Amino acid sequence: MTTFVSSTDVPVSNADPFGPDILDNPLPFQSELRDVGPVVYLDRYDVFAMGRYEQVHAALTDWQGFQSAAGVGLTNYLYEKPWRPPSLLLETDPPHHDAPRAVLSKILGPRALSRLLVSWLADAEDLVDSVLEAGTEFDAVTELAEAFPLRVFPDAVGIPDEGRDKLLPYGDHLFNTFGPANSLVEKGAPRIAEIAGWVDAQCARNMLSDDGFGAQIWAAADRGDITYEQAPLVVRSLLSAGVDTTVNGLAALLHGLARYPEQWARLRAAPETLARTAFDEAVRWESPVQTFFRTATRDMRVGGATIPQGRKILMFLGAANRDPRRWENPDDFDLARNPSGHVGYGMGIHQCVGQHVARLESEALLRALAARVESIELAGTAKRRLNNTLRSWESIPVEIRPR
Ligand code: OVM
Repeated sequence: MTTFVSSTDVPVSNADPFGPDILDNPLPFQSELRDVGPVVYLDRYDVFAMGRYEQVHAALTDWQGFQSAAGVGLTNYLYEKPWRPPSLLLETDPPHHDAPRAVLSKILGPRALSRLLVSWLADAEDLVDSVLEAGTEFDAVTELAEAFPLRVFPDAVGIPDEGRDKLLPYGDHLFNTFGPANSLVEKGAPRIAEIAGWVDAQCARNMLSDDGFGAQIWAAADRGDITYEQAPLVVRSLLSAGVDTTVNGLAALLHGLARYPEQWARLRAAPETLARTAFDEAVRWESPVQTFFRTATRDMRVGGATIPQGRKILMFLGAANRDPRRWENPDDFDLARNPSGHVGYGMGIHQCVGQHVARLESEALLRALAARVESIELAGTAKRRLNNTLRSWESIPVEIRPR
């Protein structure tokens, strides 16, 4: 990273954080980004960036100063047209954000979800049993990290079976569109009209089962908690944010456990208590959502630098989650640490509303695995899938020894 101090007192970098090299291994760049200063200017994209925990955390909790309503991708909705109608959760701020957020928080809250644990545990046991029956070597991404969320989450939302294979490609493209219009976005472009059309169609009331999250969102419109116009877009948020994120969180977790056998042993010894922390440590360690942008609502002073009004700032959640100023041995995947305070789910009013769903999925899968699997080890080279926003795995070959 070549840097110099410009007239605005902000170090400049011409690195491309969305280029294949940094996407493939973002850690060296993120380390430099943190060390260069609390705010860095990325001249390729004409945006600012933050990589240190302190400033990322502070900016995320200051929605008045760092808005989401101009979009959380590179596209600035103040000047450019969004590729799809903006999310009522992700791409809004108070007061518009409040009602959809309150409705979803309740539907996805820990109390509401408790009814799902028993059936999700049974699903996880069934899935793990059939994977193990088929053999002791398999791809942990397709067979577990993708298979389990796809088995339980679309049913919990209440969408029909037909077309569910579009959920992962939709998420992959959506998360690419938060970055620049590079080859990753081009790759998804040919199919996106068809795929997004299908996703939008699933959000209609008559497509949804009568007891799922989707139906509960429409019931909130009946009560007047949100409008009927808002309901389908809130359902769309579940289908947008609820699959790829969890899949990559689980993939990170399984990769961590396979790569560090002592952590698997630790989990095996106390699955009831560690299954929940394990997922959060994986989210801290890998940060499945690596980055989101915010937009300065006025000239913002950060660490001696000024970010002018209306400008985009790239928040490196992944860099903050490995900032040695905040974490001891940040690069270690360590189930003994307390990962709380990580910004992998964001922080503040936009913090992941689905995190209890993701944790529950992880808890069910880990408990089923811990009860059936003695050891899990890497059995080949794990392959990354590059994405402008997600830290993603294409495949993680593993070999397990059953109990
Ligand atoms: C949404 C949405 C989409 C992608 C990610 C996300 C991580 C939310 O449509 O609301 O949060």
